[in-house]
Order: sequence, then structure tokens, then C-alpha cells
Amino acid sequence: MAETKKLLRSLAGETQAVPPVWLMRQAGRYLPEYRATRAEAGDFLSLCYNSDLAAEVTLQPIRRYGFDAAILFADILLLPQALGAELWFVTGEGPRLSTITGPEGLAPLKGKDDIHDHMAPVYETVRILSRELPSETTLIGFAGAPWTVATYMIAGRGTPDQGPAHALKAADRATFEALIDLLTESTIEYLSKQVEAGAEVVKIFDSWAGSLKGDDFARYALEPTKRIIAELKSRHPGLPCIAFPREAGEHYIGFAKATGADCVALDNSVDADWAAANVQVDGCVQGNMDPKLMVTGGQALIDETKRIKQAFSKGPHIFNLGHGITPDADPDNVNIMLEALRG
Ligand code: 1CP
Repeated sequence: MAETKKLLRSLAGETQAVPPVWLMRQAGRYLPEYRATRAEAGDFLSLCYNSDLAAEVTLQPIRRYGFDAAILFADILLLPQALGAELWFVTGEGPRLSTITGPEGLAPLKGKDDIHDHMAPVYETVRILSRELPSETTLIGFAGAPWTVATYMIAGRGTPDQGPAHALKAADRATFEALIDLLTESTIEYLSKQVEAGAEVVKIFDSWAGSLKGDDFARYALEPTKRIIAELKSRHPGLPCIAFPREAGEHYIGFAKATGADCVALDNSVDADWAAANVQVDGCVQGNMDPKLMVTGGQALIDETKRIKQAFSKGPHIFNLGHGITPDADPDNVNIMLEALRG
């Protein structure tokens, strides 16, 4: 049967006059209904592990805007917690985790197959969503890429330059590589269960890929993503996979072919015309409007939406931002963008 869902059609390589659209962090603090549900849950992690409320916030932007895809509401840092790391969020600051400074930091972690009891509520969220989403909406599951998740597990928090992770890589490569392997293998198990629960596409977020230089990019950004995609596709033939090696720059060229990804998500530091000529030649791309335009709006938002649509109009494209929509975005600007895109 011919595929009817717009997002899946682009992922299968179809060029569409109006591209499918969704936004990273589309369930989030810019929406008043999200803030209300989050208050009901109590705190962010309680929201992630409450399947009914997590499904509710996933559905909110679909009801409001009719996006072509819904992304499971969860966080990349749930996996470290499932592996036994401590995790908490400091209001106004962000995540905190136990740290890893040497082999003794790995010792207490669980194995790749020991995460599923902890993740049961996330899989239940996926099952609820696959029942409740409109028939034209694609459900995206996701995980962080091993390098990006490792940067948080090593430093115990978000860092501007991923310094502690680079330092561990230099000082104790065996520990660092053991952590990357554990994350690669547990990410395969985690995403595979999301697919069994009903996720139709998976996306791998490597938010800090851009800080890996030279050989390190191939070893710790490209290789783990390639391993994850190869194993998922062997277990789930035809599963579409989106890779997001954020700020990869020149490394975006050839990334889809090298990793087996069906689509590469572009951040807004790359020029859309350059990406059309150098990256979209290999297949579907996603992106890549500057999230700031969702704050500032106006004619610039309309012009930029149309410019990006036009730049990618000769090949398969999924319209999105180059990074997550921010809490200060104006919900009305999303409607202005959709009107400019869909006409
Ligand atoms: O309500 C709140 O205050 C929490 C804000 C929030 C939200 C809405 C966090 C904390 N995570 C999320 C949800 C989330 N995170 C999703 C859900 C689906 C959607 O997109 O709507 C996804 C896909 C993520 C992925 C994620 N979490 C990434 C990768 C993408 C990216 O933004 O680069 C990363 C790096 C995280 C870690 C994280 N979680 C939350 C914060 C504030 C951070 C960044 C921490 C830091 O680096 O300082």
C-alpha cells in the first residue's frame, strides 16, 4: 500500500510541494497548556514518567497546530537514570547527574538489558500515543546519541564545551570507550522497545557532535550512530531513522550514507542552499530555521520560512527548526510559520 503519512513519504525520498513539518521541543514551556500539565505532574521527571500526562503533552501541539509528526515526550537523560546514574533537575539551571571520572564510575552501572523496568512508563506513553494520534500523524521515538549522553554522565551536568568528557577521553580512553559502548548497546535496546511499542521513526540526537574534531568525530559521533541504525534496521526492516549530528559543519556531507540514516537533521548554523547542494543530494534533510524567529516573528519569520522551503524544494525535506523552540517563543508565531509554509 502506498504510504499516505506526509512525514513517512519524505523519509522514503519523496519530494513534496509542501513539506511535512514539526518542531523540536514542540511540547514545551512556550505552550500554556504544557505549563499547566507540568504543574499538575509536579516536576519535569514526574511528567516524563507519568504515561498519561506525557502522552497528553505530546498531543497538545498536535491538537493546536496539526503538525505532521508527534515526538514522544521524554528526555535523553532518562537512559543514564535507567542505567543507575543519579539524575535530578535544578529549577532554572538544568540537569544534574552523578559524575564519571574513572573506571569506578562505570562499576555501579547496570547492563544494556536491565533498563526496561525503569523505562516501562516511557514504553506505555508510546503505546497510548500510537492509539490516540490522528491517523495522518507520524510518531517519532528518540534517544540521545552515545557521545552526547556521555558528556552529561561524565560532567554531571550540561557544559558549554563538553570539557570533562574531552578530558576523560584523553586521560582514560578505556573507561571513556567502555561508556560509549554501554550507551550504544543500551540505546539499541531502548529504541527497539520504543519501536515495538509503536514508534514509527526514531531520531538520534547528538547535540554536542560539533565538539568532536578530526578522527574523534568518526569514532564517537559517526560510528555509534551507524551501529545503532544498522542493528535497529536489522531488527525492524524498513524503520526510518533520523540522525542529528548538531553543528557537524562539513561533517554533514556524507553523514547519511556513512551511518545509514534516512534523513539528516540540520542545525541553523549551516546555510540552506549549501545544505541542499551538499547534503540533500544524498536524500531527505530536516531543518533548519533559526529558533529565534519564533520569538521575534514578523515579516522576517514569513520570509525565512519561504526561503528555507524554496532552498530545499528540489528534494525530500522535513521543515523544522535548527534546534528546539525556546520557552520565550510566541505560540502565535507557529501559526504564522505554518501559514507561510502551507499557504
Ligand atoms: O519543562 C521543563 O522545564 C523542562 C524542559 C525540557 C523539556 C521540555 C527538558 C529538560 N527536556 C524536555 C523534553 C525533551 N528533551 C524532548 C521531548 C520532545 C520534544 O522535542 O518536544 C526531547 C526530544 C529532548 C531532548 C534533549 N534533552 C536533548 C537533545 C536535543 C537538544 O535540545 O539539544 C538534550 C541535550 C536534552 C537535555 C536537557 N533536558 C532538559 C534540558 C534543559 C536539557 C539541556 C541541558 C543542558 O545542556 O544544560
